[in-house]
Amino acid sequence: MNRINFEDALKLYDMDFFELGDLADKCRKELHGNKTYFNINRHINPTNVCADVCLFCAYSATRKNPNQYTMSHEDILKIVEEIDKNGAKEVHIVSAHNPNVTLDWYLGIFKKIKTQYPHIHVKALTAAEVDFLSRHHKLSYDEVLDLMIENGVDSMPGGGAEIFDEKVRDKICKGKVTSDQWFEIHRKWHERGKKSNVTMLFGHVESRENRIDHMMRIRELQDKTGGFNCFIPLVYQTENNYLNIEAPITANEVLKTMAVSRLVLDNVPNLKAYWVTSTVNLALVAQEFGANDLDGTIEKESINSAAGAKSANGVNLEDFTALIKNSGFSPVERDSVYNELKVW
Ligand code: V47
Repeated sequence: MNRINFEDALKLYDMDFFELGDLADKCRKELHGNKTYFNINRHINPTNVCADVCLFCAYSATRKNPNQYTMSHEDILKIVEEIDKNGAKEVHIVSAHNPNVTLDWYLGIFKKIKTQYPHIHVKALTAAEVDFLSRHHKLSYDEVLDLMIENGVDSMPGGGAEIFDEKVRDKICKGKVTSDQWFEIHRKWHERGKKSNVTMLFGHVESRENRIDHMMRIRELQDKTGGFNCFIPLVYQTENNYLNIEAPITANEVLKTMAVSRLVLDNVPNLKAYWVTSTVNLALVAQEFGANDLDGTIEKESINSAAGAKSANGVNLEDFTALIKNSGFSPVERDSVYNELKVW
């Protein structure tokens, strides 16, 4: 298929809903057949004290949420000990931008996990956190990225991308990592032979044009580095934050956006329907609109659940795999960089 340009990508939204779904499904089947990937993972969010001011965020403790916390390394290691027993293969560690703790507090988390559990994949620090650590501790991006690798970070999650259009960014998260900086950090990470993901927060003040522009910018870097494993459209959650969006995006628009992204991002292998923000039910339907990955069991999650997502306690592995099977797909457990581990 020819590469889709901006105008044609926008027109995809006006296609018949099911015809668009079929196009994306054909593309998904060519890449992954009937397989739906997931992993057994645990999200850990070690601190919610934040120096930044994203209006969409309900997790940060500095504004609407009065309950500040910063976990000790011992508490984090207790969690990892527990999940290791339960078969988890990845910890996904994302925090707020805490100016009151040292760089060693951040890096020590990874170092201690990697030393005691070398078989567990550490996916940690969004580009927004890398930018914060670089500014706060007066280090270059290269220095922060090298320290991450030295201390045991294996891959980077895709958070902090939000919407790359600068005007929208100014409205929703002025003052944090810019789009250019976000891409610079991921480019440098890929140049070190490492993989990362990329997200898009949608369903708030952005337009369809902004979403396509977001995808085009990702496609451009991916052509150069090939370092993105997965694209993750995150459905904006409306509660407890300062954006004041009254009407959540419709399921129809979510599925269309999934399908459009599958077709536009022809060089990104995986499309994740992140059940945390879409609901499990819609994530299952998204399997027919281009999505081939449902993230993981998660066990506990604090960022999206603070804004209303029903994800605080993860999903049960048996229920999860049964749902994937009952919706007509083959649940395949993967590791963090998409090697297949087990067909369930
Ligand atoms: O960057 C914050 C988003 C992200 C809200 O890489 C919100 O595999 C919805 O990036 N409504 C963090 N979303 C989560 C994230 C992620 C999740 C799962 C997998 C991966 C991966 C990455 O959560 C933030 C921000 O974009 N977020 N507030 C909200 N109200």
